[in-house]
Amino acid sequence: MVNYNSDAIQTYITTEIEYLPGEDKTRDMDASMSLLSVTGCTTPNFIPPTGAARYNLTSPPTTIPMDGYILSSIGHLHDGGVGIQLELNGRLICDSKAIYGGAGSETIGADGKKWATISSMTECNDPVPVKAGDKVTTVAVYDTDLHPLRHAAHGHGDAESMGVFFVNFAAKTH
Ligand SMILES: [Cu+2]
Repeated sequence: MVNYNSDAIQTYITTEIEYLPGEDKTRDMDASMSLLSVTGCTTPNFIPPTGAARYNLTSPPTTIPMDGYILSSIGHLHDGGVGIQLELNGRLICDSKAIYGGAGSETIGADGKKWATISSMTECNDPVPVKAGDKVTTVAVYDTDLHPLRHAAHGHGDAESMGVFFVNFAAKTH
């Protein structure tokens, strides 16, 4: 969460959890959330390349460790990001696009111009079967002409960027 104004504000987070009561091993599979970053296994923050307004950053491939399903996936970018793609063995399986602006996601910048930040990302909710040994890659697409980078606090240049996918994976157990 980023406050683009200098005034402190109080915010609240609410969470809604849907669940099925009980356990049925003939029906249920263990699922967990994984984070795939364009930076690979290092910290997901990166410094944007200098001098390039448009750039793509591609992760090293990650090997799927076991058979299962990618149940859902959603990207996470910082301002400047246009979208992030998830590829399975080189085939596009999710193109998560950044949506800018809207209520609570727009302000007037220090330069007096309108500023719109990323308010949401499109998500993919159709399960994709995967096999052990499959390779997944992420490609973050940035265009800072279209959407300027956020500045670091106190005017110290551009803030760090990110290009990650949150992938909900279920291991195949039956
Ligand atoms: Cu981030």
